[in-house]
Amino acid sequence: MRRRVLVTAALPYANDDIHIGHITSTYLPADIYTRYLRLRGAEVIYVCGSDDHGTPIALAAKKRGVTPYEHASYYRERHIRDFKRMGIEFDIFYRTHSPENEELVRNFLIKAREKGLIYKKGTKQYRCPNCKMYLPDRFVIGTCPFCGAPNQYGDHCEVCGRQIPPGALVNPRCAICGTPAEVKDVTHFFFKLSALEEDLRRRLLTSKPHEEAMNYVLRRIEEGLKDRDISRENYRGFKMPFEDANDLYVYVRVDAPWGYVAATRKWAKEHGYTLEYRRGKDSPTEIVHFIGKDIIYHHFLFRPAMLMVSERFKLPTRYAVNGFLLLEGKKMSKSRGRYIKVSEITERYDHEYVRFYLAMKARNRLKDENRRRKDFQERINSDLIGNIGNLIHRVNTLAYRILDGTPRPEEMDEEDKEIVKVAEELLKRAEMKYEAINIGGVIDEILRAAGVGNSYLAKKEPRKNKSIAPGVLTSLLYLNATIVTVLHPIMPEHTRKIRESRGLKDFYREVPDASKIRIKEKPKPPFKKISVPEAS
Ligand code: B3M
Ligand code: ZN
Repeated sequence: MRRRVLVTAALPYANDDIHIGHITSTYLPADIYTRYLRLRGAEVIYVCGSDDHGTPIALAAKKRGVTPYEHASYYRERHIRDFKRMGIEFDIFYRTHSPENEELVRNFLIKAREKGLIYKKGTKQYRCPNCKMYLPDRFVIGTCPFCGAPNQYGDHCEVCGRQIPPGALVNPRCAICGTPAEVKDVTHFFFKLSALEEDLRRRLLTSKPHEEAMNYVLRRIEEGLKDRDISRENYRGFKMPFEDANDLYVYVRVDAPWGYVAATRKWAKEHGYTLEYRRGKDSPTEIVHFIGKDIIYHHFLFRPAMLMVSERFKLPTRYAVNGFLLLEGKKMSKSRGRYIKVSEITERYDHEYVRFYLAMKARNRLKDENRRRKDFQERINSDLIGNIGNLIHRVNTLAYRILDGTPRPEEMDEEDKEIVKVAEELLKRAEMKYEAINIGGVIDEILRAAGVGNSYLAKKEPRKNKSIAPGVLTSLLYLNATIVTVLHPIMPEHTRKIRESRGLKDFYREVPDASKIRIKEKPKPPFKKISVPEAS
């Protein structure tokens, strides 16, 4: 049966622009992995959409004098524009504020309550008498009751690391207007996550969805999973679907994860499939989630728990999780103006050079990757152009001049055939790295193989030694054909042009046998050096 894969990427919060950190950790590796799977003949779709609910959007909309839906739509359109700028192509980019999502959330909540996994409980909620609104954790600040650290958020102290119980913050005040916040006794709905602890542990230990992240999650389970408050007052989200809901709304962390299923449902409807075809419990589809390491908890615990309760949908098969992209060793921060917008970098440089550079940092590991100033220029000019581009152009030019653009496999000697083996080895190793979703590792393999090719070309000097030229150049044409194929998911446009210039159409099937290559026109260099202004 043809391999069937559903690739999803974390739904970007529709309240601000995408920056290159998001692209590196999540959206670009997912796009590259999707293109790789397609190249291997898999039946794959790449699904995403905007995360439309929650207080930050409601507040920002109020400030702009628009509705939350208009505000979220504005940023959703900018996300779509920026993804396009990076050559990132989804099969559907939907949204959580949608009828499909509302129905999925409703069904989950009703079923969970029927199973006794949702209950009502008294709790405390901060309220601002001036803004006349209840304040979610990120919108109330005060002193940590445990360590006395000032300016901590309502739920968690960043200094001592402890969870702060609702209402326990000392001198709480509204983060919007500074007014001292009231602590109100309210009754909320709680999801009994603690009851699913064993099932979640067993799933992790049996399916091993991500070695490194798993250890972190298993530690959280050891600490004991707390039941989660899943309701909010006067909120931007779906209404709680219960008679006794007293006007409560569904917390965004509940509806957002259903957004993946809602987008898949929408796609399925538009393409004549059932939702079960790709998401059903018994579907053979591999489901791969791409996320940043900041949302491991939601994706490894909270979301699978909800899917288990629904009993209708398949759980994710595996995850690709990346650390953060640091600038000069520091985490990107919007509030501190330390980040690079997609629009900025793609206005200045070829977006596929940016793809190549950022892909080097996407290694499916939690360790943060750093971008030093000038790093981009050095990597592009020395690795992409000085190594890969140089080999492709020199071999194409010599093959065009000496072999009339036509390889002569019959003239390869034993040494030349070793280069063909390097090509075959590259294909195998690159596939392994792609399957491990270690995109940076794929580029390492390409650079290693291209280095071997350049040294062979320098050693054999086919321009001077005409007698051995056909065999040497033919073997290097084979190596280049493989390099260009392996590079294709990362730089689709440039590699397509290179292959067309050699008379080749299809990518995968012809790689081991590049004898069909015909270089009919004087080759042009495949890439151009870049110069980066001093500042960046
Ligand atoms: N929107 C990531 C964030 O913006 C969150 C991901 C949802 S994926 C279901 O915090
Ligand atoms: Zn206030």
